[in-house]
Amino acid sequence: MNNLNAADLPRPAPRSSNPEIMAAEIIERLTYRIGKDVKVAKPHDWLTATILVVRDRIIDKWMESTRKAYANNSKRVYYLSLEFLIGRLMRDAISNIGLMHEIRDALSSLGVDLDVIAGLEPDAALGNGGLGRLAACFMESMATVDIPAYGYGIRYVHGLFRQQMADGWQVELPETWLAHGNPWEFERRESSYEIGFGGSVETIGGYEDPQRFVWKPAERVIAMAYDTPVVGWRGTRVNTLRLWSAQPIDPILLAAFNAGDHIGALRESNKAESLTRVLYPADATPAGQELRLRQEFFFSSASLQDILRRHLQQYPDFTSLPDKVSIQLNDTHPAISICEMMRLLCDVHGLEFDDAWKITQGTFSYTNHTLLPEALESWPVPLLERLLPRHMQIVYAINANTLVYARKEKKMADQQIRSISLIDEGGERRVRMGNLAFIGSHSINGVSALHTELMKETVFADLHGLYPDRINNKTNGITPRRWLMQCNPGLTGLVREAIGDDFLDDAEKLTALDRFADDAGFREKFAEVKRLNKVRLANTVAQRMGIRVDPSAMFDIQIKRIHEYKRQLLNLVETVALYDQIRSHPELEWVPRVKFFAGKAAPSYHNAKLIIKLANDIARVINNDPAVRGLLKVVFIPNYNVSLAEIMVPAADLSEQISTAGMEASGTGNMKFALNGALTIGTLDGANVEMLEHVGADNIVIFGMTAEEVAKARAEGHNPRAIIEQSAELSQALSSIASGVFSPDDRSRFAGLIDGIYNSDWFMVAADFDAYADAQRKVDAIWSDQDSWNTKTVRNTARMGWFSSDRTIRQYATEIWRA
Ligand code: 7GP
Repeated sequence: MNNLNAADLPRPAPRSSNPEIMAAEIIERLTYRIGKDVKVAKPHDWLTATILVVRDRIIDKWMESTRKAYANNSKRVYYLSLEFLIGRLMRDAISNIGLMHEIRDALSSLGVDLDVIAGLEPDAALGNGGLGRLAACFMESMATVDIPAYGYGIRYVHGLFRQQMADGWQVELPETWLAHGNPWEFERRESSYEIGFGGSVETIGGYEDPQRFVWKPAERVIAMAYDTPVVGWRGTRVNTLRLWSAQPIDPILLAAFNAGDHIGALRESNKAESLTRVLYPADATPAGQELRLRQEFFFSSASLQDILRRHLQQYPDFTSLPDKVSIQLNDTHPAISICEMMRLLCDVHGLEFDDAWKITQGTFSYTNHTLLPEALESWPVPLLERLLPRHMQIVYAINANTLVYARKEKKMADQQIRSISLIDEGGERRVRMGNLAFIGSHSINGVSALHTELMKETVFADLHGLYPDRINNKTNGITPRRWLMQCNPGLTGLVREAIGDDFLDDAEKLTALDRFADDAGFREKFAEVKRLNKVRLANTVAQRMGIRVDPSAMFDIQIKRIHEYKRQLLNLVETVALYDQIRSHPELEWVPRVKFFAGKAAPSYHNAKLIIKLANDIARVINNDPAVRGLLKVVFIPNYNVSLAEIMVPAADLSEQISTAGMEASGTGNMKFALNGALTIGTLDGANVEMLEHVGADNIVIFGMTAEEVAKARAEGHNPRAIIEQSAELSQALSSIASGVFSPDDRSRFAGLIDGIYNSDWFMVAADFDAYADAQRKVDAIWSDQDSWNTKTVRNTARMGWFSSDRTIRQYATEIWRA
């Protein structure tokens, strides 16, 4: 390697932060990179030119970061995730390199408005929800706290579907984030790997005592890398997000083409490319299909080949792998990596099984994101055997070692053996990916204190008994750059005025704001910032939906994936009850509220889609009823995504975090709202429990059953019918929904949904209803004393700094990665 460093060479254009020079650079990119004249440039061209200028400013740091990691023999962290919900990147990058004012000025000298072109950047939706967004926050935090890290994932051509409403029903449309190209990424043709599927395994060195196994795949595709730089706060470090795209080995079968079979000639090529075409839209439910397993193996194999190649470039062999490499599995989607690592080490690099196993376990760690039993991935044995025959052999070998150890050393009984086995034998035999991830890793972490304890008691109880040192907690966090500084510049400015800039580098310094909660003048300014954010949301809703909402009403917001356990239905039933109450008691002083909902449902999730329709049906009736005009409105905003969240989060007065206790692993939306000065109404679930500890019981409204109570009610059986009969409000709300008050065009539309509450109430909607309604009236009472409300909201912002993903990442780094 030579020592030439581009940064040391003379450059044609100085990387100045002078707006005039940057304006010239933008024009230079427009002219020479995009080939457009200033006179005919479209807003998209300006966007691309600006991104290219920003990207160039990041590249020197990027190379420096890579060189530094190499020179210092630093440990590298690899975050393997099938989802990275990164959203828009330009504002993030500009703000992190500290050039917001300069670029704004440069553009405006060219007659271009930064906000307008920023709004054109596609929202990269390469994820479904919490798990994918967490990966994006982690990428930014790893760069910020200076950890050499790579994110590995898939470059889906179509990210999460676009949600449209047709008569209140969700309709899914394809999303095309790459339509205008992607100026952030670098195509790396040289970083390509072959990925195999199917075929057979040959043994070399005798059938009885084989020395080596060789997998002969029947199909092959190429994985090609696309790199996106991820810049940390103040440009400290730039890491790489490497996304794999599938390419055919032969772009066209010319022989077939020449023989007239034009479609057949492209069949292979289409098949290869379809591998990375779409993101499965399932959230907290397994996608289940063969194509999904192919995606999982494809990106796992490409990533591991890349990791091992990079290691061998720097070190003589793999004994140092656990000291120099940490691979974090983001849920079980990349769990097949464990078998692929074993295959590469043993079959390709010639290591002994036991040595390879030590290295593998020392290198991998696994994060679990859900306890929902239906969400735990498993694959039918025959499918794995057909698609990945060598990996299936390795599964059996790992399983044999583990079960023998459990039986002989730990004296485990049949029932425990059944539960720790990699093979689920209840019914069709399936490989349990959670058990594989657990057994192949030295660390298994949950994402909130409660969730981690429940992991030990439920899904992984027996594996925890076998390996009691492995489970640990890493409570989730959010990046304060995107979720405070960028999405809420008004609040950021106000906080800087009050306590200075320290919190920008260390979110926990926000505690200095606490004393301002008692300062009436400050509270007023804080409330004024909130009001302006609400006006912005009101304008968005007016523009997009033609609905007018009053920014002086309480903005009550529930935004997240639609799922029964998240209980949008509880919120809707309470909305109907409130509607009834307001109409029955018009003489009372009701707090004006706007209830906002947004979120996508998995296309195959029937009840979730019905809940969206219910929200829209209820909205139509309530919003057209003069009896509640000015007091209650319901708005379901279509196509929830990161960019919409960036508008809604700063505008919330009340944050709805009302999942059935024990079911939301952590939640991260809860953190975003509280940081931006919303009050939370929530259950003792996920990270809400720790938020309560941090903000204090006076500053959060907690209600409902505990996880323990839910488990007990489910085990012993509870009687929802009796509960419903005892609550007049609840009975009335349920029967009006069930009887078609909100669906006159199809009176039985919601009968089944409501029957579920009467008959089993698995999600404790009836069981928690009264507590929830009481909590809502408590919220009204606090709101009616605006001084008290604002004191609490300031305290929320002041006390939420601990939930920065910088803190989370530091904990991963010291306790798991030792990086
Ligand atoms: C989510 C959890 O539902 C949420 O509570 C948590 O905050 C988030 O992960 C980040 O840890 N899980 C998923 O998004 C998901 O798809 C299935 O889980 C694997």
